[in-house]
Amino acid sequence: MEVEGKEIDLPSSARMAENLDRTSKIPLNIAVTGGSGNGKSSFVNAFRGIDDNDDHAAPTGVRETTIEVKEYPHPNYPNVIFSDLPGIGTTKFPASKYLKLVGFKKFDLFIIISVDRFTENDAKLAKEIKKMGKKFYFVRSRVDIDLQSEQRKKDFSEQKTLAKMREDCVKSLKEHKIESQQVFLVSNHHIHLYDFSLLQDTIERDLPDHMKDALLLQRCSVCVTLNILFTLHQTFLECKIIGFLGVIVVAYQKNVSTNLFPLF
Ligand SMILES: Nc1nc2c(ncn2[C@@H]2O[C@H](COP(=O)(O)OP(=O)(O)O)[C@@H](O)[C@H]2O)c(=O)[nH]1
Ligand SMILES: [Mg+2]
Repeated sequence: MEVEGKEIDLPSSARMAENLDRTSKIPLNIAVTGGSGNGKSSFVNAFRGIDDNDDHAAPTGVRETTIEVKEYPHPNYPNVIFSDLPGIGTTKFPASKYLKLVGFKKFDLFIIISVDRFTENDAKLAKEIKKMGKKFYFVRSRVDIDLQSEQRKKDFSEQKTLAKMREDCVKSLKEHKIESQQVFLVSNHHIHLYDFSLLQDTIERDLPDHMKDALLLQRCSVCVTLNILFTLHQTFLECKIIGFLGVIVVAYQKNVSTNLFPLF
């Protein structure tokens, strides 16, 4: 840091704060795309940890509600921006012009959402994104609904049903010449279940280093705070134990019998 033209060495905590301030300005633009009604807006809300009924939520519903690209920053990390894209293949957004119409260049990575199987449009989109040298992730939403309907069958097994869903998705991608692709099974209404956290971890792992640094530093500041709290807690406990032992020793030495230590 420079003060009056001189470079001075900052204490490490101040350096970290400076780093945090700098890295928190690195934007990360995530596009959420796929067919109309597939759960794109619900996914944006789920990833941001926002309820569908919240004032800041992306509107969701059974009818197509997204007719333009709309940006939703993460409430804790405003540099992480989710763009809720209109459904691919609608009259206003035909597949052939989709990427151009939504301004694909500004996005760092893409989430392609389907229900059931992936379509030709999804595959076309993935191929175009690959050509741009950018990352994409196939997500199959509404897993909870399908599991619920399968539950009525005798010999129902959640594991087997999930495996079948995955197999069907991979098969549909192969039919459109997309080989050995990982598919994440999610429920936007139950993000602690299925592959939601695996998807979050995978995205984080795949991020370019400069963006990963931003996320790591943000996590790091949480770790530092937790460490301080843990140390304070430990010290507090140690003081209590030492105090407690002290009282025992004194009581023993004085051969005092109290209600608290009836044994002495
Ligand atoms: N049960 C369940 N419903 C979902 C899920 N994802 C979306 N939905 C519902 O499906 C409907 C369409 O979702 P929406 O996010 O608006 O789709 P979009 O048109 O792709 O943005 C809404 O009624 C959502 O509540 C999910 O994972 N599980
Ligand atoms: Mg929508």
